[in-house]
Amino acid sequence: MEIKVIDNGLILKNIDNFNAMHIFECGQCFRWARESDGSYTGVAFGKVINVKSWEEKKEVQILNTNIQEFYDIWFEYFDLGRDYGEIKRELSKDRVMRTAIEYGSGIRILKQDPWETLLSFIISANNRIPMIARSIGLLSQMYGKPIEYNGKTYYSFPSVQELAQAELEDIKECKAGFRCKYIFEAVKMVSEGIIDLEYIKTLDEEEARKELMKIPGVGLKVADCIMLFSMEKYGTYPVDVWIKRITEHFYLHDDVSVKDIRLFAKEKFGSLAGFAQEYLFYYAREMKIGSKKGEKE
Ligand code: 8HG
Repeated sequence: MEIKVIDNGLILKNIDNFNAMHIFECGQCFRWARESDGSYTGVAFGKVINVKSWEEKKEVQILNTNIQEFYDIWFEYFDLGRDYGEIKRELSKDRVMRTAIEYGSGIRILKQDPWETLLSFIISANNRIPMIARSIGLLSQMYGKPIEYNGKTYYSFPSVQELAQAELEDIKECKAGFRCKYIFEAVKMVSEGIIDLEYIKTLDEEEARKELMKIPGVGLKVADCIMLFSMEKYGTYPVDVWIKRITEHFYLHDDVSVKDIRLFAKEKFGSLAGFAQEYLFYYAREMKIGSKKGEKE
């Protein structure tokens, strides 16, 4: 990778397997908006950046940042130290995966903030992606800090302290319905130190899952998403309706239990299950595979 400093940003050259659309629209994150020029503007770690990629040219442009911040935040956030070519080669030995990977060739699993990911995926339970994004946006607007960029105001995701001041009635204004009481409880557990996310991150997959599931609103699926998207537990295979349908459709040819799907994924993909899951999730949603009413959630 080479880095060229430009006015108000950077251009990364010789970057393999990076496609902004695949990364931001594969379902792992909710705070990135597509601009008319195909770039994406979003908020993470209290910063606003704009990202544009040219997958064939192997270039990525990041605006509103500098070298220091790139190495402090974005290098890790975009998981740039990992060889996705190797992961893709390994998974592509499977015919179905080969197709899914061709479709989402530039997916990378972001290393997101565990606190933001916890609340985001509590909100995601039985919810549709636009509604999830709306609730997270409202929470941020109500409790986060404003950040100006390009004539627009963005809001950082609220810290534990910022949210700890909110009453349940206030949280309900983020329009997350029955999940608001789970958000309220989760904030309480984390702010009182009953749950320590940084500690949970150091545990192995099984232990971490057990701890996370002590939080109201965190079931198996939500715990797996938190571990995969913010705790580097890449052996997890979060099973939501899309993953259930696509795994059944391509591999199991039957309506099987979530438990059996999880066992299948462990056996088939091992420590790469999380990556496999994300290529499949993107592919299934975009191709509407297994969708009952032709819906895209
Ligand atoms: O990346 C995701 N993987 C899985 N397995 N499920 C996800 C992801 N992202 C995401 O929003 N979901 C869930 O799918 C949340 C919600 O239940 C549904 C939205 O399509």
